[in-house]
Amino acid sequence: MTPDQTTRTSKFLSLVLRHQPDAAHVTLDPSGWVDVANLLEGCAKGGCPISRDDLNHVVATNVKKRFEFNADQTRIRASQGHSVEVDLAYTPESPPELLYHGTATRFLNSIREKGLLKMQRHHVHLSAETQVTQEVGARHGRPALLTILGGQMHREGHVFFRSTNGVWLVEHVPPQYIQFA
Ligand code: HQG
Repeated sequence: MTPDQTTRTSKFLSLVLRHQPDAAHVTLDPSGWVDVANLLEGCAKGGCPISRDDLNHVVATNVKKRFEFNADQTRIRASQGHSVEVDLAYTPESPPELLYHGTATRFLNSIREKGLLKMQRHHVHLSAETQVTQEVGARHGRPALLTILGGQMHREGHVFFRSTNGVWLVEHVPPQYIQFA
């Protein structure tokens, strides 16, 4: 696959497995899984044919590890980032003391007032590293990096989950836990 084909396939899979399963004529089970054979058949019908080898390639090489197979590789799901209703069945975990969130400067006033909201997704997405967060923010405008007091939030009762691909997930980050420096 060329890098362009890989990106195109990854974007289509994100659309189907996170937002719009209809686009490939499939439905997700309650935990977000779909049968691989059905998915490939549906992708072809939906105008984006994907071979099993190409699917394996995309899952294995995706930089953010967006997709995962089950143990026997007969089913696939997105590890996070859904807008459709799914229960990924992650168990609560204790986060690192500091977490990071990349956003755009134009959102800062609203974030100071309301904290971080989950918007269209099921959770606010946080990272344990600063590297990716810069890019994440740049998708929305001039990037701004926020530091989140994850440890303190956790001690004060906020529940955190970590997705299979290492994204930290939480319902809401109230403004008092955000460092804007
Ligand atoms: C902002 C990528 C105004 C928030 C990344 C963000 C991530 C507010 C935007 C994943 C706000 C939502 C998620 C408030 C939050 N007022 N704006 N009170 N609270 N926002 O795309 O975190 O490529 O839904 O800062 O790696 O940017 O999808 O969330 O700028 O993990 O795999 O509202 O997406 O992964 O944007 O990105 P998004 P995000 P994937």
